[in-house]
Amino acid sequence: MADLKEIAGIFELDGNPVEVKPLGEGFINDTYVVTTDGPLRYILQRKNKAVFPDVPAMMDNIAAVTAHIKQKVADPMRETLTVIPARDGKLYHLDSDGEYWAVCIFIEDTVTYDVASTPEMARQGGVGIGRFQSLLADFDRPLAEVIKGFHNIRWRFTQWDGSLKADRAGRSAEVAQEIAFVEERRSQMLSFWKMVEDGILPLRVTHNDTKLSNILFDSRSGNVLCAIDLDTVMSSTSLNDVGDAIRSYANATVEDDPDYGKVALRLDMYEAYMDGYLSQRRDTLTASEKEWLAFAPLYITYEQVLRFLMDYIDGDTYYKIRYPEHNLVRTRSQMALLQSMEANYGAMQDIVKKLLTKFER
Ligand code: GN1
Ligand code: MG
Repeated sequence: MADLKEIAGIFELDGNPVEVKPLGEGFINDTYVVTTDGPLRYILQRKNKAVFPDVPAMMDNIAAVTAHIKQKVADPMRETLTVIPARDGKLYHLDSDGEYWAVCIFIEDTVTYDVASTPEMARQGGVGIGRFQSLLADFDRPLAEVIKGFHNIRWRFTQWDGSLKADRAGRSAEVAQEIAFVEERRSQMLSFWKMVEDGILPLRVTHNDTKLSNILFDSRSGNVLCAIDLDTVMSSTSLNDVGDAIRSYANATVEDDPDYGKVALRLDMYEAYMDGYLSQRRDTLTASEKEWLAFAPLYITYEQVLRFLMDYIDGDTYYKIRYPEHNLVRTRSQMALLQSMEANYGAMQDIVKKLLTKFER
């Protein structure tokens, strides 16, 4: 393992690294906090090169998007991430083992959550992503597609069909019921994505990983400060950002709760999140986006079921797991959530309609 302090020192830090400690439990990258003898702390990340085939392009995306946001906000050091380049000017460091590293400033007096405890927190989250999308509405540079077909279910089915055929870990017979659950909904999900392919749902700059734990809250005011984990910023449908957020904010429990009876869509959280989101986006959503807004959480939760199950079938090669059945538990927990969303879909549509009327001017 590379010396973490040495790696941190390759970047343009204000001071010398004193201590490097692991942070959080990201599923993809390895994340550390760097303390220095200077005024700031930093986040050091080893980017997962199996997941992100072009880290330099990804860092270009992040730098461009954060620079754009910085021009528009009151507090540019707190309201978005600040990427710190390496001393050679690159936005990353490639070490002698072929690993990619990147650094940004640690934003102090902030907190993240895994489960939303109050509707106000959900409303704040909706404001946060609505604001992120609004700030980037006039961003007109092309963004690299950092992960091919990330929320494109047609591409996910290509991968899925390949995984089932290969059955690398010999597990597919054991998960026949879960596979059937995915197959039953295949054509419905493809027809949603077709609207993106046909331009009925427009492409916008989107975050693509809007789960609650990727939103930074100000610990003094309790308000949302900014969206972090910008690795997957790309061009996609903005509906997916809402869908992925609802998947975590409006779930009564964590996404991998093995007690499936506890999993449920909370309509109060749903309504609060949508209220916050629409307060920021009411003027910029097209009629088709409004029409399909309520469906987005079903689409993204379905995609998550497929991705967790596919990783289980592949032998756990993508997501980090904490125990051998983890991906299967994640799959079943998200299946329960999708079923709860399906049961509440009418109510979700009614809430969107009600809020759109509220925000009509
Ligand atoms: C991953 O990187 P992280 O842990 O925030 C994943 C998301 C999934 C999420 C499930 C690049 O997010 O797409 O929704 O896990 N990110 C990537 O918790 O695959
Ligand atoms: Mg994350």
